[in-house]
Amino acid sequence: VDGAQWWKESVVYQVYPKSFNDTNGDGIGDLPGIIEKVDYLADLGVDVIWLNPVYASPMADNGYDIADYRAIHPAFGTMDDWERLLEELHDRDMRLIMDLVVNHTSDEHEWFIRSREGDPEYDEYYYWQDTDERPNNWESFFGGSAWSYDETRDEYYLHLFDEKQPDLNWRNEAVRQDVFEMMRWWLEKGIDGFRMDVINLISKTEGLPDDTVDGEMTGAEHFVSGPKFKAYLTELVTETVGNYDVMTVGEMIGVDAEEAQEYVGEDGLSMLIHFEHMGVDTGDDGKWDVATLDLLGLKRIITDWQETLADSGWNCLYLSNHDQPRAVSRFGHDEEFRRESAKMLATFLFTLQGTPFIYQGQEIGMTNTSFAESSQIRDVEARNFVENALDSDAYESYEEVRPIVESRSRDNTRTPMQWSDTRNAGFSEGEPWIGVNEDYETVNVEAARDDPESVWHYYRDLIDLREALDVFVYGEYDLLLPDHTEVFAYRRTLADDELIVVCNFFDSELSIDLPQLTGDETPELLIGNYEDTDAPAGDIDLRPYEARIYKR
Ligand code: ISL
Ligand code: CA
Repeated sequence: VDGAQWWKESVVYQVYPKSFNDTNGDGIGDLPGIIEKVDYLADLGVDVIWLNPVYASPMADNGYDIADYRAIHPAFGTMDDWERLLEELHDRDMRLIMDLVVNHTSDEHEWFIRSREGDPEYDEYYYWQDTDERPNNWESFFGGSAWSYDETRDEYYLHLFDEKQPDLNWRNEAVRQDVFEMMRWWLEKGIDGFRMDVINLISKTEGLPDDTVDGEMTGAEHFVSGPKFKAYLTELVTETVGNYDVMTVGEMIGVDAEEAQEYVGEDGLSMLIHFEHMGVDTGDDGKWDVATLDLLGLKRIITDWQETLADSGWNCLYLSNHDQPRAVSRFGHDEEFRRESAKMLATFLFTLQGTPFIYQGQEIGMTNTSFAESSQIRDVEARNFVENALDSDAYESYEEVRPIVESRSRDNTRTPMQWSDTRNAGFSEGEPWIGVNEDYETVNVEAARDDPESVWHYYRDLIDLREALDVFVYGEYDLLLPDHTEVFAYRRTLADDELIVVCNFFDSELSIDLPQLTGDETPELLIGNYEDTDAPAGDIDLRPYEARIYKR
């Protein structure tokens, strides 16, 4: 196929190390724990592992606050463990991509320590302002002002995330060179790529002016895809990843498909993580404003990305990650139809054009968790939200905020991986750093592997199909039934091969009329998420969350 690339044909599996597998009983997942599960990942059939940050860090934001880019956090293990993980993966023809967090460092990084102490060499490594009050009105993604006052330097510094995550000053050539050198250091170790954290926030408008635009996060116009972002990205690619055969995934906030074309494709990144479809179940006030799923909105967004990147560029496909709720709880039904809806979502994920990303536990249909007490919340973003909500007049007690936290907190996907029905779901012999989801006795890897009808086996089957048939990877996408409010249907075509995919996103029974499924040749049913799926006829009846893939 024209434009073929290994990373287009790959399936990515995201490992959140802190919650994957703990081997020394300290309650924190570790690198030896991942090594122990490499065969598990190989059995599942995934090709690439994306590892969330494992670097030295005070863990104010679970490792997205890096204190040393070239060291492994002791709780995760040693550099030797990391080398061994890479080797074990490569031995099985699997690859490893690392998280690259260079919009900011930890305030405990040497660069920041020196910068705050006034070391001239590091003076301009961050955004410092010598003012009496916060220099502008920009807000932090985690709530509150994006500026904090530092007593040592007696100045304000910018942090778009937590106050322990000061933003690096990319205008400073020395910062860029240091970052590129660090990237080359990892590339030379033989990694297979990077996932680049909030990469389109690295350029800020000169002079750091106040934001005057209404109806968006305050400051966004001055730091989301800022004036020099494209130039920095091009420089980064030329100086580092452009010289290696690697996969590059840029996480980009506020980017639509049209803008994405500027950043992906030849001379750019392989693909990018966008957020547009993460807004199909929220109201105007953003992530904590919980709304019901707007399927027509989802169709519009997905179709736009599929069509816009069809000829140049490539899609990253995901329904969940460590910042989002569990997919089955969010877009499916995590009680009566947990199994069916988890499989339906898998069908959807694997039949769009792009590289599918599975977040750990998704392959067994893990669900959102409960937070009966606010003390069970671990995530800094959710904690700030609860604190601000209770300070405002809108909510009187935690009990009132609780449903929102349970539906949206990032902790939902950070609960321990459920391996078995034994203590702590087989994750740890000690006390896990975050509570185990109550459903682990039924939802766990061991049970799923023993049951041929499980979500796990369905993922396996989809991975096999995608590997066997090029049309899954490279086929062109066409939306069918565009106005249907409950069923998402489309066609994929490559040369003489054609796939027809139908997914019922709701718990209703309904019938659809798809001319593509009638005609002279009867299409073959490749896979469906109900055991007793009938051969197709002109009208097809769909049960709750039913999904089918036909091939012609
Ligand atoms: O999680 C979010 C939505 O609730 C976002 O605001 C999130 O912070 C954003 O998607 C950026 O995410 C990345 O950078 C953050 C880190 O906390 C996230 O875990 C990471 O994926 C700062 O490094
Ligand atoms: Ca451990």
